[in-house]
Amino acid sequence: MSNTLYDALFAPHLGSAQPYLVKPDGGVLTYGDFLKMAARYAHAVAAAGVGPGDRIAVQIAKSPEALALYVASVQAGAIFLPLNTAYMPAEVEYFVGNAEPKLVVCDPSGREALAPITENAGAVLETLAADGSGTLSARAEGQPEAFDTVARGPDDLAAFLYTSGTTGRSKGAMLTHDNLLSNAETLREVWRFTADDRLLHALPIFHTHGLFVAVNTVTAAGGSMIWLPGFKLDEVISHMPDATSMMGVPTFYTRLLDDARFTRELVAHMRLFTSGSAPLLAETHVAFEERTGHRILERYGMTETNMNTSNPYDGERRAGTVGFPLPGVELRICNPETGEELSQGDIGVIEVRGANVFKGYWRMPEKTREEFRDDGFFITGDLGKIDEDGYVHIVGRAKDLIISGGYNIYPKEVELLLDEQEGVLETAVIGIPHPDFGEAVVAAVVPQKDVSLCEEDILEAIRDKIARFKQPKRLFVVDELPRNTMGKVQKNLLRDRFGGEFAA
Ligand code: MCA
Ligand code: AMP
Repeated sequence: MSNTLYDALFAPHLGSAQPYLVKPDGGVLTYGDFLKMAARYAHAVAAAGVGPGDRIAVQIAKSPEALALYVASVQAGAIFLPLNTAYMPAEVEYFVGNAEPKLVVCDPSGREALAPITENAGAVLETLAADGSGTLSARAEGQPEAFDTVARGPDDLAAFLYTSGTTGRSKGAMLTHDNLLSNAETLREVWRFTADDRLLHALPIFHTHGLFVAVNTVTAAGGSMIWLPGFKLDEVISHMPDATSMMGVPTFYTRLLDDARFTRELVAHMRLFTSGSAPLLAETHVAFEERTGHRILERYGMTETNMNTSNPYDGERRAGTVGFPLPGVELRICNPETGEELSQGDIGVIEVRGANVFKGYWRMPEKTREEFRDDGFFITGDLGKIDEDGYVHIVGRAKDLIISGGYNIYPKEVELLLDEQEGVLETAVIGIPHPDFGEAVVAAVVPQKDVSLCEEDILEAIRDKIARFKQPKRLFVVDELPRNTMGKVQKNLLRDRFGGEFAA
């Protein structure tokens, strides 16, 4: 039976002895063996009651088995919902309540905390650890190595990825088989991935970047990946000689540049370095070229849209820009209020349309309508312009969003939590420059009358409530928040005041 994504990306490699995943210890998993493992997991998820269109929510460490579960989900016709491993149980509770998955898979260490949540939601809970052990792998063990792929068409959903919202509530972006496949094929072509490629994969696989941009693109080309559990500098440097390419967030590149072992010789053989998820400073781009002779290829995307633009493979990779719209992607710059298209060179909101763009937010028709124009363009919330040579520049964000080390943090979510803390009157959460993470989360907090607040106490009080990466790295107690005449908090003034906190 036909299944758009599985048939195009994975089925061609069934039985292949070509390497797919290279483990940190050098062990190689071939395409053929990997796909047998995925088939066993497909049987396991089907046995857990997952059918076409059902959701599988996973909060698990990166491992070959975790990737096999993604492929199993595609093959079983399910909708894959990966969750950041840093999320706390209270955050997972929202996703489970909202997405109503049939199956939730977590690390064995998280089982106790998640059991009441999944029970409440009527979901089956299984475990999968970083070493591949767990109740789900036990279910997969001994299952047949082939699975009757469930039929799914181009418009059927393959994944939900939650993205935070300006109101503080996350929205499930519904991605179809065709959204993912079309983007993978485009990227393979424009970035020239082939079966000879070996990608150094150090990104997490619960986001579009690590899962779809990296995995789907390499798989579409029949290439292999050095499958690292995360970004650890020593490991990345030691595996670099075996790689042909790497995809990273800017923090990867600034960390590499800070290390004397990262030399021109080490990467002389490399074919491609790409960067995205957050702005790559022009100075990082320049320093990287000076050190290595390579120009990082910067591209721009979003969970909702997959990749929209890319600097050229052959032409000039222009620092501080995200390149040109990808083939099949229409991009325009509009007046944020009226939606009217602006002239070349003007700054406005970036809007995109194409096969890459998602189907809307799960069970949020209103929100979906608000973020699309009538003619089908999606309003990204990023502010940009197109220069005279056609390069797209991102100059800011219309949305109140912080991007720290490639992770998105919506200030509203953090503010709502801080506001609940004892003695807190009101708060404002902002992003300020940070040498490692690009931007860091900090908060200005106004105490209630006659209350004296202590930074450490508040940070301690929220420690287990939201993911650590969303928590303020500093908290400043202030008498009042600066407001304009309309009463709106002037975050720019707070950024002016506290912005130098992490200056080198
Ligand atoms: C970890 N910490 C962070 C971050 N990561 N704080 C702020 N921002 C972060 N990104 C905190 C931890 O909570 C911990 O704090 C301390 O730093 C050390 O944690 P550790 O896990 O050791 O950090 P790390 O391994 O050094 O991680 C940093 C990292 C990682 C490698 C940059 O964040 C990362 O892999 N980022 C990539 C994100 C990504 O793939 N984004 C793509 C999504 P404490 O010690 O206080 O507990 S965007 C996307 O997909 C779109 C479509 C696109 O365009 O690509
Ligand atoms: P996410 O919601 O996690 O998919 O993050 C998407 C956001 O990341 C975009 O809307 C941009 O604000 C930002 N982003 C992604 N790539 C780039 C880039 N190359 N330069 C600047 N911002 C980027």
